[in-house]
Amino acid sequence: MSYICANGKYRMLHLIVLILIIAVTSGGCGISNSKVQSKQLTLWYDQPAEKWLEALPLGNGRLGAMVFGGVKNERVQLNEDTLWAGPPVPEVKEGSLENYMKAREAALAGDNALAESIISKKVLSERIVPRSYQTLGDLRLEFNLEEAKVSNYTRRLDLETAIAKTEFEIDGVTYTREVFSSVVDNVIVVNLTANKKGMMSVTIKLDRPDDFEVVAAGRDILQMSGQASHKGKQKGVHYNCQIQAVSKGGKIYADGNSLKIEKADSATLYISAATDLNADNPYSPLKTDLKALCDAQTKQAAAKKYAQARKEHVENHRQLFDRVSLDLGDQMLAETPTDERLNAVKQGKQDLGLVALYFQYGRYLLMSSSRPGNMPANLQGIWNDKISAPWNADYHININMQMNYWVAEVCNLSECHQPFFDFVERLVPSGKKTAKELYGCRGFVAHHTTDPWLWTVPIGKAKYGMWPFGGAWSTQHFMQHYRFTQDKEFLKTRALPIIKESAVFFLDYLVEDPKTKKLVAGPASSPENSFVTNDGKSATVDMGAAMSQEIVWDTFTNYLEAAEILGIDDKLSDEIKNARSRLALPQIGTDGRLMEWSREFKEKQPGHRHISHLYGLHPGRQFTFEHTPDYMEACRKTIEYRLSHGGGHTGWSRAWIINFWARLRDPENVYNNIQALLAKSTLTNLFDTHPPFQIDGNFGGTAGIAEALLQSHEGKIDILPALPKQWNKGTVKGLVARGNFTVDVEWEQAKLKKATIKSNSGGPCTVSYGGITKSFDIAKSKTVVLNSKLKQ
Ligand code: FUC
Repeated sequence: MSYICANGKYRMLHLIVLILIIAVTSGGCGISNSKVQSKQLTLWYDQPAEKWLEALPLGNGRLGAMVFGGVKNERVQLNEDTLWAGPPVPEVKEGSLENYMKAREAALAGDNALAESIISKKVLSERIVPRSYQTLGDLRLEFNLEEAKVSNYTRRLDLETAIAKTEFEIDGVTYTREVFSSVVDNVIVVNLTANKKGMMSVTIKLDRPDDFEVVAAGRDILQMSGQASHKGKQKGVHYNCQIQAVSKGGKIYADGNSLKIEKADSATLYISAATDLNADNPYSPLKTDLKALCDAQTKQAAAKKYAQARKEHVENHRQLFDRVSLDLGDQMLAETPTDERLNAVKQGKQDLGLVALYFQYGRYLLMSSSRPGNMPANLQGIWNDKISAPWNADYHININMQMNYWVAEVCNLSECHQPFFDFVERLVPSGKKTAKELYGCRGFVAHHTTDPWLWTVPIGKAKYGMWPFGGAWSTQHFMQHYRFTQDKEFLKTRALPIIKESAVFFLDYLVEDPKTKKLVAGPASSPENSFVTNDGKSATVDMGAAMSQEIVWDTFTNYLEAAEILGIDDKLSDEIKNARSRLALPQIGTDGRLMEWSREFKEKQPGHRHISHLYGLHPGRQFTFEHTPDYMEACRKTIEYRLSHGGGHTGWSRAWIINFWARLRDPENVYNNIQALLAKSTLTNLFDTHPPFQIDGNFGGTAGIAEALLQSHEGKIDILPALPKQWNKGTVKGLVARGNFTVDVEWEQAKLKKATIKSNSGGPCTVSYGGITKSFDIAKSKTVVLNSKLKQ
C-alpha cells in the first residue's frame, strides 16, 4: 500500500503499547487493561487486505461477505449459500451391480488388484466437473480519497459483535466503515461514515466474474441477476442480488450501472440476495419472484435506522456467541495485530491468547455459515470468491463435512447443526436408489462426496470414489445430537429412522469372509490411501478395511442404543445384534500399529493425510482406555508413524490429529499439534489452509481444543482429560457434555480448581478427573460445584 509510512508509524506505536502492557501485567503499576480485554476477541490488522485470503469473513448462515478494508477502493466479496452451478450429475453405471459382485469375488479371493481394475472400469461413474459453489459477486466502493495521507488505520473483526470495522484518518477526518450480515433482517449491511459533515462521497458498483447483468433500478437501487454456469454449461440456479443505498445528507443518484453518493454525512447499503434452488427437490426450481423477494428484504431492512439494525444484529449474535468463553490465562498480545501474532507463532513463539481466539473464531465461523433453515457449511463454509472453487467447495462426506460439525454440540451451538441434518435427510431418496441399483441392497448409501443436487453414486477413482460409508458416517451426527440434547422427539422422528436406513443397508451389504467366517464390508477403499499388494501391485480396495468395519460397528451400535432408549426390541434389533457380533474387527499389525486394511499391506503413502482407520478412536468411540487398551496403544503408534512420515500436512488432517491426541489423553501432543496447526496451516485471517483454504481445519481445530478440556463419549464427563501444562491457568465456561450438561471449569497450575456442572435435563451424572470418578443425581436446571477431589 502507498501509505506504508503512516502504517510504519502506527506499528511503532503499538510496539510501544505492547511493551507498556507487558510492564503493566508483570509489574502491576495499576493501569487497567480493559483496552486489552476489549481486543481479546478481535482479529485486527493495520493494513487493508491485499488478497481475498486476508479479508475478513462475515455471515448470517446464508449471506456471506469478505471485507477487504480498502481505503480508496473497498471490495466486499459476496456469497449466497445456494448459488451453485448445476446438472448433469453422475448416475449409476449400467451393469455396475453385476460387476461390483465380480470385484467382490476377486477381493474375497485375495486379488485386490483385479477387484480394483473391475471397479475402475465397470463400476465407478464418470466424475462430472466443474459444478461448483460460486461467488455471488463483488460490491465495489470507490472513494475519492488519497491513500498517501492515511493515518491511524485499523481494520478488525470483532467476534463478539460479528461486525467488521475499518477506520482511518485523512486530513483530520475519521472515516469509519462497518459491515455485518444480519440474521434478523436477512441482509448484509454496510455503513459508511465520516466524522465531518458532507465528507462521504462514494461510487457503488456491483459485478461478478461471469454470468451477470447489472442495472440501476431507480436512483438508489442496483440489481444484479443471472444464472450460474460454467461458461454456459452445467447451468444451475438463477440468482438475484439487490443493493439499496440510503444516505444522510448529500445526494444520491444512478450513473449508468452504478450509484453515486456525493457529499453525504453517512450512507448505509442494504444487500439482499436469493436463488431459485429448491433445496428439497433441486430438479424442480422454486417459482419465487427473486427480484420482488430481494426488493422486499432490502426495503424492510432500510426502513430501520442503522443503529437499530446494528443493535438487533448484535443482540441476535450474542445470544449464541456468548454461551461459551475461554480464557487460557494469556492475553498480553491482544494489542498486537493478528498477522504479527501468527507470524510470531510461526517463529516458534507461544501465544495462548491466539489459541483462545482461534477457538472462538471456530465457533464464530460455524454460526456465520450454518444457521437453521439454510444449507450446511461446505468445504469453504459459505465463503468463496471463485466461479470454480477447489473441489467445487462441495460437500465431501469422507471427513470434511462431518469435521465442520464436530464443534456444534460441545461448543454450545447445537442449533447450527440443523442444516447438516436437513441436508443428510435430503440425500436419503437418492441414496436408496443407489443402494438398490448399484448394490442390490435395502437402505440408503452415499459415497465420498455430493452437492445440493443430492447425487449419491461412486465416481472417479477407486481410492476416493469406491467408499459407500459417507451416508452412514453422517448418521452418527444424528445420534450425537440426541446424546448432547437428550431430545427424544428428535431421536424418534429423525435419528432412529435415518440410522436405520444405514444399518439396513449394511445388513444387506456385509458378506461372510470365507476364511474367517466373519462379516466384512467391501470391496471399498480406506479414504484415500493406496497399498502395495503381496505381488507388488498397487491397489486401494479391500474387504474389511478397518474404517469400513468401524463405521458399520458404530452404525449398528447407534441403532441399538437408539432403539433401546425408545423401547424398540424387534426382529431388526436382533438381526443387527447378531450381525454386530459377527463383524470382523480391526487388527493390530506385527509392528504394533492398527492395520488400515485386512492384511498387513505396505501403504503407498505412510504419512497419508487421512488416518481413516482411527475412526474408532475419534469421532467414534469404539476404542477407549477402559475397554480396549490394546487398540489405544495401536492408535498411538499409528499416529506417531504417520507424523514421522510427514503426516498432518493438510490443515484438516492436523486438526483431526489434535482430536486423536486428546482422546489418547496426551496433552503434550495436543499442545504441539495446535502449535503446528497455527504455524503451518493457518492464514493471516485465521482461515485454515489445506492448502488451499478449506474451512474444516478451523472447525476440527476448535473441536480439538474443546476435546482437550472436556470429553463425554464414554458415558461420563471427563474434565480436563488432556490439558497441556502450558495452559497453566484458565477458565472455560459453557461447554456441553453428552447427557445435556453445561460445564464450566477453572484450573490453576494445570490442575482442576473448580468444576460447575449444570444439568439441563435432570438425571444421573458421572464425573471423572485425575483418576477419581463420582456419580451425582442432578435435578433439572440444578448445578453441582466440585473441587479438585470432585467433592461438592
Ligand atoms: C478429501 C481430502 C482432500 C481434500 C478433499 C476436499 O477427499 O482427501 O485432502 O480435503 O477432501
